[in-house]
Amino acid sequence: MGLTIAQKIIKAHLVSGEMTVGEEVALRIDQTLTQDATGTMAYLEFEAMGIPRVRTEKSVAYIDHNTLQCGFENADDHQFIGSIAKKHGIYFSRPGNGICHQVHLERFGKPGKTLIGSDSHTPTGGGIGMLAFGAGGLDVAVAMGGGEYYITMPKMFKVELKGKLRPFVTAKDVSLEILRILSVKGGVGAIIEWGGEGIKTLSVPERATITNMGTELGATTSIFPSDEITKAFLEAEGRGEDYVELSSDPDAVYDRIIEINLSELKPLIACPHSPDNVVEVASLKGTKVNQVCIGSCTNSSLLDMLKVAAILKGKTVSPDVSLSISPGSKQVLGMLADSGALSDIIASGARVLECACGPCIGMGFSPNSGGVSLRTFNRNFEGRSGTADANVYLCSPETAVAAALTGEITDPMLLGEMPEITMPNEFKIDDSAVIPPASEEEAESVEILRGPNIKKFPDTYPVTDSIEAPLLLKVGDNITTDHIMPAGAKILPYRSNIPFLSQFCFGVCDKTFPERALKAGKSIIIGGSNYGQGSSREHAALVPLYLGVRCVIAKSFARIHVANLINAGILPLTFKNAEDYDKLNQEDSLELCGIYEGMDSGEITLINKTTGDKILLSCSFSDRQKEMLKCGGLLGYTKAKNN
Ligand code: MIC
Ligand code: SF4
Repeated sequence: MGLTIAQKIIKAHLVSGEMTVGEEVALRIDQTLTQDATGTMAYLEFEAMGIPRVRTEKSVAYIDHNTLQCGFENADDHQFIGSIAKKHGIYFSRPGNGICHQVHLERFGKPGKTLIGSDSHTPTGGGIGMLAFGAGGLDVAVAMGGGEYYITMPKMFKVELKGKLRPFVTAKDVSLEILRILSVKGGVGAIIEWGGEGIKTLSVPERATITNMGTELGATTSIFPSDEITKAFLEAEGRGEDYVELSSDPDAVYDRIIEINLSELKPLIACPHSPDNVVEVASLKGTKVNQVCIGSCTNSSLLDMLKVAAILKGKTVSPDVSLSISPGSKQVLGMLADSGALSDIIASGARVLECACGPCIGMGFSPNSGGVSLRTFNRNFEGRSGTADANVYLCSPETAVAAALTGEITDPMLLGEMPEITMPNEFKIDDSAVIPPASEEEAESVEILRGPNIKKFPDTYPVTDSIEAPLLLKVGDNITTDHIMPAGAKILPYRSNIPFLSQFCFGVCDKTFPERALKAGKSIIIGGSNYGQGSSREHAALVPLYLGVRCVIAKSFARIHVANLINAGILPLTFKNAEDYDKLNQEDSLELCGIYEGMDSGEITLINKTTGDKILLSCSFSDRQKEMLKCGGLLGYTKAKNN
């Protein structure tokens, strides 16, 4: 039987396990990336492992999230990461060099290689044929030390593209269309491969927009073949030697095939507050807009920016709209400047921000109260923009510019003729903002710079055979990590200070939770389906751990979050019958007994001591995961293994 592209890369990197759907497989990891908001913790964890030098082919530490320095905290963390990188063999991409995924695609990604990153949008690398996964910081730390990365062997989905996009319809609309079809849960447990004759009309940055947003489907990752288009991109980056051809076998078998005809697509937009709440742009015609933000790892490539500049050229932004533009990298910004396109952007009245995540993670540029903000980003979860009652919509750069010019949601197809864009054959290559690590000899004398904001890793607790604890929080479906552990300019600087962060845990759902949890000492959380969707932040597990959460019971979990819970030593269980969710109420007193036996049999009984109900719960842990839970998480497990 033939293999898909992903199966071929998995096979070439398989350390242990059977490539059977649902089985745990261990993969050798060639490259890692971190960003600063998750990186500080990941490097503290790497240090705790006591490995002097990374054992990957390439590891890169990016600074792109916490770039608003309103106090010493972020600058201290940048210094800490810079010094750790220098000492342990990691390349350091300085603040201002760009968003990790954009820069990694430009300068480091290689087709056929495996990459894990402490950021959920690491699958952007699938745009050049990498098998790239978002992961928790601890998993990245282990991979940097040469350890394997474990995934549950996914199903294979294929999206067959036909036809060609019309002017003003873009790769972002393809991402929104697949979200409309599959929803934010539709990709769970699957790798999505893109194929069909239509992919030949998509450049690498367009493919990367699509693999980037595969994360919003809950997919394990997404990937495109590596072909002559990939080759041209790598050559333009002066990295032609990194090219290898990659395609699926003609008789490869897919669990599901979805067809999209590019020629029939229309401009789409995701309405508040979920990326799959997708409608046609034309259906919202006339909705007043207060703010437009262009950028993020989804839509900040040179191609996106040149299109934006060309549409803005000679025009002025509506007086009712504030427009921000954040180019994805120093390379993109430099080329915009050299080509004169930056002048067109500036002349239009846009506010040019630095090459970083910025507004996407609430690092400034929060909308006005109740404001409508159109963003070319990938997430519009409630409160994420920094304004609790803002209404955030997700769209393409073309749709965003149309709104910025007219002051209302406008179908970009009505803008007239799309100006012709010519992409350069060679990109501007300047890696001076990437600091290489010290040599092995020099590394010993490198001093680690640790600011006062860096606090210790929370205490962990081995999972015991029984747990008795109150149900302190009951939440609904699709709870995101932004609900569990919000981000934003005010909170993000404390990612290395778990006690401080804990005050904001579940702030969007119930502000009283942290205080109640600390008081109770031990607690259980009940969630609906797709609990923990969204980001890779392990803080959404470490902070509940600090607050005493010992078990989360949900209808289903998102992939990275459930791994983070296990890594933190928190027991994740699912309802055998989803209706039993209704038999539990906040403040009920709960008991789980015979956990060890249940972890083997796959069934654990929950006793609701308040109502007397007995509820059957399910689990399917690998032997490694069971051991990890009994050791209080991955750090304890790694230490136990090394002794
Ligand atoms: C996000 O887009 O939510 C983030 C911020 O990039 C996160 C990582 C984090 O929380 O630091 C992600 O996507 O993993
Ligand atoms: Fe940064 Fe936003 Fe991309 Fe996350 S989704 S990496 S915050 S640009």
